[in-house]
Amino acid sequence: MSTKKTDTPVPGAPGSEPPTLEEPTEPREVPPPKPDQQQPTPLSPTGAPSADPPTASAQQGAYLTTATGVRIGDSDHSLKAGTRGPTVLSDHHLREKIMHFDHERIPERVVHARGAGAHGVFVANGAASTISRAAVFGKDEETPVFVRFSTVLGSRGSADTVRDTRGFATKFYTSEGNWDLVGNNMPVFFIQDGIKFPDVIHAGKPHPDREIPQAQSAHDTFWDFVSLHTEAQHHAIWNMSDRGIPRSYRTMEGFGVHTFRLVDAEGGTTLVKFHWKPRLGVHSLTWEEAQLAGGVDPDFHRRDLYDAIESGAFPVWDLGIQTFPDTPDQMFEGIDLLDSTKLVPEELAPVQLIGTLTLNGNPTNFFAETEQVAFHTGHLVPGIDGTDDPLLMARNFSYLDTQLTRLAGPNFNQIPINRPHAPVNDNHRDGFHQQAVHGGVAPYSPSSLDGGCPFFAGADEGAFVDVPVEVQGAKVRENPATYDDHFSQARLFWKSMSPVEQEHIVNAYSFELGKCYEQAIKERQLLALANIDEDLCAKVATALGLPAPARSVEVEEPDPSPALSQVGETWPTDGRLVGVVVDPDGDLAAVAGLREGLLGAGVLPLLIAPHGGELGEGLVAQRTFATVRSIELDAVVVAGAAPPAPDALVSRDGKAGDTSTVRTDPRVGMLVGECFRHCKAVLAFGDGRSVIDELGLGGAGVVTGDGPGDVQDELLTLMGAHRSWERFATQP
Ligand code: HDE
Repeated sequence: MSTKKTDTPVPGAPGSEPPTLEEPTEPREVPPPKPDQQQPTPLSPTGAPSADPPTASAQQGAYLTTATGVRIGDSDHSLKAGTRGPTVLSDHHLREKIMHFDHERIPERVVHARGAGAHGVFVANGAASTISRAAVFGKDEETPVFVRFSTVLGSRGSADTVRDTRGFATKFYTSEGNWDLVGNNMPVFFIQDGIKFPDVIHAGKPHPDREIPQAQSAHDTFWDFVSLHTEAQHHAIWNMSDRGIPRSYRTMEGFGVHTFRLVDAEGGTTLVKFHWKPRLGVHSLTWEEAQLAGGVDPDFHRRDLYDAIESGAFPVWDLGIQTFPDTPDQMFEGIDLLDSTKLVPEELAPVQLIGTLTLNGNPTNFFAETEQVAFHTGHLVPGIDGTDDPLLMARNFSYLDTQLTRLAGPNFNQIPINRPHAPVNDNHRDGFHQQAVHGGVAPYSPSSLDGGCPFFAGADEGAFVDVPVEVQGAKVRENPATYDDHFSQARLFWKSMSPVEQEHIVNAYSFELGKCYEQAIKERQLLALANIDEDLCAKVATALGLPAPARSVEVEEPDPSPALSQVGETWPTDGRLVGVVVDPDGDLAAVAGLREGLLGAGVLPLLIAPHGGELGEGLVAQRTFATVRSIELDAVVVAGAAPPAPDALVSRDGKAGDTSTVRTDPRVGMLVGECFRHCKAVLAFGDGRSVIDELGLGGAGVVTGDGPGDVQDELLTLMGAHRSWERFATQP
């Protein structure tokens, strides 16, 4: 008899306790949180440590109550004059319940509305402490953080895997106050001056008349703007590259984009750019996967993040800095450090690691934490300062301003997820949703009442000291001449890509421009592509059925930056997902052995069978042929050749297709075929080999063996390289 495995580490359990079949009726306290969940550190609205235990439940007691704590006996029937009504106005519970429900939604973020967050910790290695006095960079200093990843263009309910830039915003709750590093997964931005932000976002958002397309740039208004405003071309080519469709938030780099200024204890300054380097490497979806995921699992990235944390595969990034002398011109090797459409190649300024971020806790409540978190580029701490990058300056205005509408008033820093872990004595008073009960009578300065408190700190007492940066020149609406170069770094990026990455870029431009309606916009964007690269332009022009124009702007030939390519190395496989196709009547002992081996290697095997539930040998199916889709797997192992299941009928599951000519369930063939097409590792052992033979698969990354021991090591090696791109040829 089979024994059900209770230790199946498959993440996704909705609660900390499995439910009973019957509706529970015995009153009891709220269940404990799930072990993977964390919540904001209990602090008072002004940062005082709280004696409250960090319970996961704001809700208290075993009984349903009103918002004012009065126990309720019935929440299913409104109070009526007789069973047939009418409902009476004195039903306060009805009115309160509906009133609160009516106001559950707040305005979504105007950009970056779709996101997912996690708690974590940042541990500094001390390397930055020589150039910054910030406590967060002190050796072995541990700082709690909350990170929110996001897409830019889509609404709150849009799909995760659209082609877009990703936000990577980190709130460090440092001992000196909150520091927010509000970055993206691409090191450059569309515009050089923040005054253009409404323009680029209006162009990228759905057309105002029909409100389509949602969450994507493949439409006329976006390419209209980008082709006219050519400073956007560098960011646009990043979007068209594989960076625009990340495999996971865990496999994205992060960038502060702007140049920042670090300040040491003596007031000495260094210009820096921040980089987050994912330990798992930088990996992407294929375009077909991204599109499939949009329908099959629109929550693909948030699910991946939560599941990884729940299963103990904590995502880790190293924080690094590129450093530049703080010269009056704020240039480095001819690159203007205040121009956010430019990056500094790592080959010119290596990234020095200064600490490590580990995400180890899922939020307890999405709204309270991920939705209400309020980042701000102006949230800086002593030792970390901004620069005069005109994009950053506009952001410093915008983030404070936007929270007023989104979070309905000026007290958003008192919301639990935003509370600093440092004492707050700010003389701000009142306002909507004031949480603090301020004492005293003198919230002004200077004062002698209240003992003159609060006092001004000097640098020795940890005050934020503004760097006395020289400013000069006439007040003008003009850019410096260095901002005129719009193509050399787009070309640098293109030249730094491997052949397969270049093919993906060609395909992305061809798709996006192919979705535009207006010929003039396509032609205008081809003019820009001609200035990036002749070959790129020619291939896209062929796809569009248009002539390729000639270059109109000469650019200096850049040295490629190999660090910009994301292929060619091997990386850890922690938390990667392997689909194991099982025949319940096949060799289950071998499947159990493989499963144990993969779990031991930190990889998550998902057993895929003709039906759900127990399979025998203590194995439980996590997916069925009907529920699985290749996009959620990093590799597939065919461990058996199950005959067509009872639901392998087109009338039950359109994916089944024709079952008359195959011995194995045709959905297995589709699953394996997709994995093969997407260059994932495809392995088979035992009877499973017949599936590979039937499909006629072979070549790079296709491995077969007698038993699991013959494929497991190869599986890990292949997944470490992410994909077997060499399986298919690229165009010469
Ligand atoms: Fe943002 N951006 N942004 N942005 N941004 C917002 O602030 C804005 C820019 C970024 O997870 C908004 O709280 C302007 C660059 C992230 O909550 C808003 C400009 C970079 C997030 C805003 C920029 C970013 C935002 C919307 C041009 C990368 C999500 C809601 C000057 C370095 C943060 C909010 C989160 C969010 C304005 C340009 C990153 C409207 C005006 C460059 C990751 O204030």
